[in-house]
Order: sequence, then structure tokens, then C-alpha cells
Amino acid sequence: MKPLVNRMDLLTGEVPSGATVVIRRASDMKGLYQNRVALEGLIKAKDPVVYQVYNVAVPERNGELQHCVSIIYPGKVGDEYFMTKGHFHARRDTAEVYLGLRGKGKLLLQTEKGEIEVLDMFPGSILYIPPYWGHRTVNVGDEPLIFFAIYPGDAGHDYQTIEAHGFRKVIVERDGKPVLVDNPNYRPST
Ligand code: S6P
Ligand code: ZN
Repeated sequence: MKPLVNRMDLLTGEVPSGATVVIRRASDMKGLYQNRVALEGLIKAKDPVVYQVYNVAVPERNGELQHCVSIIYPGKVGDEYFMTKGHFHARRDTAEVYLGLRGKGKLLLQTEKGEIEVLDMFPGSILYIPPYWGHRTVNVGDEPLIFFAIYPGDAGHDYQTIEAHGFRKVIVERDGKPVLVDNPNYRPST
């Protein structure tokens, strides 16, 4: 691997070259929001992009550092804000750092035992995700939420655990403000 430099657009978060982009539309988020009817309506209307991630191409092996830019667009499904799917790292003993660049967000973290934490994301926020904590980001503002992430090359991603159990809490809008409420559909691990 040779040293490399890439450029991101600080306003839009786009990385025009040197990265692969993952695009998640409303139709990719089935089962993740509480209000299924609202999600179906959104999919039928125009199936908007909920978020996208520019992953700089780095080998997925020990010693390397994966790094990427995530952009979560403003919007809601019912009263639940646009958010990422959320995942654990496949290698649970790997950490991650997020650097907030634009917008207003919440980082929802949860262990497999169901312990939960919520951190604020804002331009200049430096967030540490320790090993063993699953994580999901939520855009609670009215502009794109953009952040840069760095994590071990061989961390991998486990989406299935979150899909199967959900997060204990969800972030919804109440009277124009984000509020953390219990997830009625949370299925704890036994
Ligand atoms: C990777 C890191 C982020 C997320 C991205 C999208 O470990 O945490 O780059 O991949 O924000 O979220 P998700 O849950 O769809 O991977
Ligand atoms: Zn991660």
C-alpha cells in the first residue's frame, strides 16, 4: 500500500475520487423504523436517499486504517429522524473515532447486554466508540449531518445483530425537539 491523499468537499461531504460510495435509500431501511406505514409511503413517493458513505479504498486487513465520510440527510420517517442502519464491528474488540464536520446529530451506542449511551454530534465533535459498542448515527437537524470516521482495517461490520434486536431507544421529534424514547420493538438478547 502506497501513501495517499484524497479530498472531500467540506460542504457536501462528497469525496469525488478515490472512494467507493454506498447509498442507502428509504427502501434499504425496511424493518428499522417504528412506523412501517410512513416508511412505505416515503418509498412509494420518491424513495429518498437517507444516507451515503464514501469509503476510501484501503485493504481490509490488520494494520490498515479504514476511513470514510458519512452524510446523513435531514428527514424523518413518521416522527423518527433519518439515521444509519447501525452495526457492531464483526471483530468486537475494535474501536472507532468519529469527527463531526457539519450538522447536528446524536450517536446512539449500545452494548450487546443492552447498556445504552447517547452522545451529541456537532461540527468539531470528536467521538470515541470503544470496542464492544454497537453504533448508529441520527440526524436531528435540518441540514446534512457529515462526519469522518476511522477504524481498524479488519474490523468488519455485523448488521444482523442490530436487525435482529434493534436499539433499546429511538430518537423521535416531539414539539420540534429530539427526544430519546423506549423502543417498543426492542428484542433483548437472551
Ligand atoms: C464504519 C462506521 C461508519 C458507518 C456509516 C454508515 O464502521 O461506523 O462509516 O459505516 O456511518 O452506517 P452503517 O450503520 O450503515 O454502517
Ligand atoms: Zn463502525
